[in-house]
Amino acid sequence: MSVTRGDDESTFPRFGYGARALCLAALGFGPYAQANTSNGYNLPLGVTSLSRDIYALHMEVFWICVGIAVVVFGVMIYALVKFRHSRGAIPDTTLLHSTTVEVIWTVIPVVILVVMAIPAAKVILMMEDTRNSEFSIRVTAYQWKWQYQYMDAAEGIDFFSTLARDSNFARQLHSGIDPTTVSNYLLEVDKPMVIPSGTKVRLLLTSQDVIHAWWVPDFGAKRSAIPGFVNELWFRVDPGKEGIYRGQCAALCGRDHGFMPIVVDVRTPDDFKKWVGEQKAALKQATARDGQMPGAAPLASLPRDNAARSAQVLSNFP
Ligand SMILES: [Cu+2]
Repeated sequence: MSVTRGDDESTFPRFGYGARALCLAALGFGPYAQANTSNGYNLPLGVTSLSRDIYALHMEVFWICVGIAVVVFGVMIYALVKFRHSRGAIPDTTLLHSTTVEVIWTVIPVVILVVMAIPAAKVILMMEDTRNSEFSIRVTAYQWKWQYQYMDAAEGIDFFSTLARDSNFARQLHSGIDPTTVSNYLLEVDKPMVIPSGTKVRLLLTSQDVIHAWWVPDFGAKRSAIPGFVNELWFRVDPGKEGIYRGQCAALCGRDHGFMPIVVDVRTPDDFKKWVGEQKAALKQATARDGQMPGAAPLASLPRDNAARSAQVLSNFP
């Protein structure tokens, strides 16, 4: 299983685009399945310990279900064939109640449920454990974009991430642009979230309007962004798995719900540090430049809240 870097690398080399799209659409995956570690038929194995644990749990439960299906359908089909009417089978009308059978068909499912619940509880507890995170990003969802405000060592970096322009043009009704010609159609943004690999990253999720959900399948990460609440989410991308990972808003959040993708650019800690340095230098430059412009306030002095920020900027104009 390889990490696709989000370009047009295909995980289905033997099929044409049409057959592949049909296949994936039938399975409910859409164009999305090409841009992650999924083969289009199953959950992606992902690039974090969490995503692998989720995958293992999913497969464990899947095989238990297969086992149950084999046993139940096996007994059923055997009985249907062996005791069929044409072979002179006579129904046993005396067997009306059996305590033994009732106890068996209660105890066996309970045991199966407990066997499934123990590893499930372990994974859920791990998903919730945001302790000892190495740095945090505040994620605010809007109709229909994401705001990433870095904290800790990258404090001050603050930007919006919106659908890339070529996807946005192609998606318009009667745009005349064939979406298959747009690379990473609807899965590309203007400015991706950048994070370091091998680092426990915590996201603090909230929303400014309706309920959204931040979801990157390769990280095993999905959580709702709810107005008035702050939800936590964490992941640590394995070192050596640097690259571009894609996701989408996973809550039906309004008209343009399908047009707020998520792109995460995972870099080595050194490259990440370099990126933070560049961003901070650009911020400093912008602050100095804006400070000289008549009537404009330096960026850093503006309120962090978006509405208040817009109000203050607009108040500088007659
Ligand atoms: Cu949304």
